[in-house]
Amino acid sequence: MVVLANPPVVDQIPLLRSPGPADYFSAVPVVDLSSPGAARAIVDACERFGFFKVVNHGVAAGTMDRAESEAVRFFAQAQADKDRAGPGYPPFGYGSKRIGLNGDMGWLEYLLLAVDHAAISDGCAVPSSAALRNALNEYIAAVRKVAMRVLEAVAEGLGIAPADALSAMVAEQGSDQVFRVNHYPPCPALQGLGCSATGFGEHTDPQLISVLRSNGTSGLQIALQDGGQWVSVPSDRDAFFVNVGDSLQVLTNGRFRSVKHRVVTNSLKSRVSFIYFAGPPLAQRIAPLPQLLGEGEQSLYKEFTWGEYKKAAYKTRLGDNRLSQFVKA
Ligand code: GA4
Repeated sequence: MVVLANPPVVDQIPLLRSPGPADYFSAVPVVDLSSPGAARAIVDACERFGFFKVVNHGVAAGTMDRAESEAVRFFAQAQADKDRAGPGYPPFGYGSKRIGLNGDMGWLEYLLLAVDHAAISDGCAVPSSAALRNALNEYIAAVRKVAMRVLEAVAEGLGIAPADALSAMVAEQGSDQVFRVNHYPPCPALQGLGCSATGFGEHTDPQLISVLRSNGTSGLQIALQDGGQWVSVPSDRDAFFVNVGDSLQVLTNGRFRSVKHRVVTNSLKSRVSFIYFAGPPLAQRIAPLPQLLGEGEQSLYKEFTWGEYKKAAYKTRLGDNRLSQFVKA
C-alpha cells in the first residue's frame, strides 16, 4: 500500500473527502422565528437533528455585514500583527491552526472572545481596534437576543414553566458566554485532488446552544442522528444556524441530542463564520429539568456543574465524546 503524505502546506491537518452536490442536505429544518408555530418546530428539530436554521430573526442585515467586513479587515492584516493579538491566556485571543490545548489542528485562524453580559468582556484586550470591537459588540448583542428567544421557545415547546427556565441561565450575571470568529482561508493546494483540509474537526459543543452565521461560503457539515452520515449544510448568509450543545442534551435527559458537526475547507473561497456559544454560570447545576422526567424516570447522567464540565472538556481532544464520562453506568 502506498501511503501518501499530506502536501506540505497542510502538514499535520487531517484531510476529508471534498463534499459533492449529493452531500448537500436539503432537509435542514427551517424555523420562522416570527411565527406562532416556532416553539413546536424548534423542539421537533432539536429532537430529530439537534440542528436547525432560523429565518425572520429580526437582526438587521447591516449588523451582520458590518461585523463581517470588520472581521475580514482584521484577518487581512500581516501575520505578525495578528500574532500580537494572541494567544493570550489560552483559549482567548487570536489563534491560528491550533484548536484548544491538546494538539487539535485545523485550516483556520480565529478570534475567541469571552462575553460579559452582552458585549466582549473588558478583560479581553483583543480586538483592540475600536471599529472591530464595536461592530462585534453590536452583533453579539443582537445574536444573544436570538439565542434567548430560541431558549424561551424551547421551554415553551417542552411545556416548561417558567418561560425563562432556560434563557435565564444565559441572561444571569456571570453566565459563561463565548464568541468565536472563524476564518477558513481557501486551500488551493488541494484543488482537484478530491480531498479538502479539515477546517474545524468533528465535535459537539459543550454549551446549551450555539448560534452560527457565515458569509455564504459552504463548509459546515453535520452528522445525522440516525446512522451518523455526514451531510453538508447549504449556506445562507441571511440566516442563523442553531446547534444543540451537550448541556441542553443533559437538561432534556437525552431527549435532545447535541449534534456532531465539523467544517470542511473550500478550495477556492474564504469562509468567515461567527458563533455565539450560550453557556450558563460556572456554578449552574446541569441536570435534567424535573418537569421533563416522567414518573420514575431517572437522570441518565451523573451530577455536575457547568464549571466541572468545562474543566473536563478542556482536557479532551476535540473529537472526543465528552459526555460519556458523565453518563451513569
Ligand atoms: C468547541 C466549541 C467552542 O468552539 C469552544 C471550543 C474549545 C476551544 O476552541 O478552546 C474546545 C472545544 C470547544 C471543546 C473541547 C476543547 C475545548 C477546544 C477543545 C479541544 C470555544 C468550546 O467551548 O468548546
